[in-house]
Amino acid sequence: MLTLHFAPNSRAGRIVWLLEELGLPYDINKMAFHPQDLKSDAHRARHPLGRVPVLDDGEIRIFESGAIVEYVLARHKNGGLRPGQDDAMFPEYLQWFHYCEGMVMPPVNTIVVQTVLLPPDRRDETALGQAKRLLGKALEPVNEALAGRDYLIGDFSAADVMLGHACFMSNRLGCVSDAMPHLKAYVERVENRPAFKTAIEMQ
Ligand SMILES: N[C@@H](CCC(=O)N[C@@H](CS)C(=O)NCC(=O)O)C(=O)O
Repeated sequence: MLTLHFAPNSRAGRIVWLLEELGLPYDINKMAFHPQDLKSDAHRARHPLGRVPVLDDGEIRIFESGAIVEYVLARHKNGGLRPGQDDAMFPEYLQWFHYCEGMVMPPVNTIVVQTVLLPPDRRDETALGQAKRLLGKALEPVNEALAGRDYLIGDFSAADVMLGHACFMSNRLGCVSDAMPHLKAYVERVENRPAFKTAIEMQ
């Protein structure tokens, strides 16, 4: 049985979304998004930095959301939601899958730290402004790629589970402007998927 170690409003939602899209059974260990749970000895034993998501599959334990997505597709769904390596869309699939943690999430992290996590007296307006500009630039190519497409590679794929979730977070932070109409429509499409709703509503 798969067990997902989860906290609300986090990247752990990507894994709930994926498991729901695939119709795979799983258990969930719900923690609070709070140091008391995430930095506890019990959770640090699962993830050295005390972060989520972490997935257990029997004796196997794995962290890093992208690695977990790839692991689930490889071991549990025989490559579902992923084009084969000879498919013409495979390179773009890989590109957008990894663009999520590589290019979009670093400025998203800074924005969350500078607007939510730090107490007001420790926030840095310069760092916040720079992260917002960086995120805007990182989202432009995603907006362009989505022109004439419903999802990142046309059909819905695990690249959407990764980058679509990051776009949803960017939009929630007010960083998807009306100048990115394809991206706006994409976020709406993602939000309307029942499996995504289940993931986001999980607390
Ligand atoms: N690159 C990692 C990032 C993991 C991560 O930073 N998770 C955040 C939640 S979105 C977390 O657990 N933060 C808690 C903390 O920093 O204390 C992944 O994709 O899994």
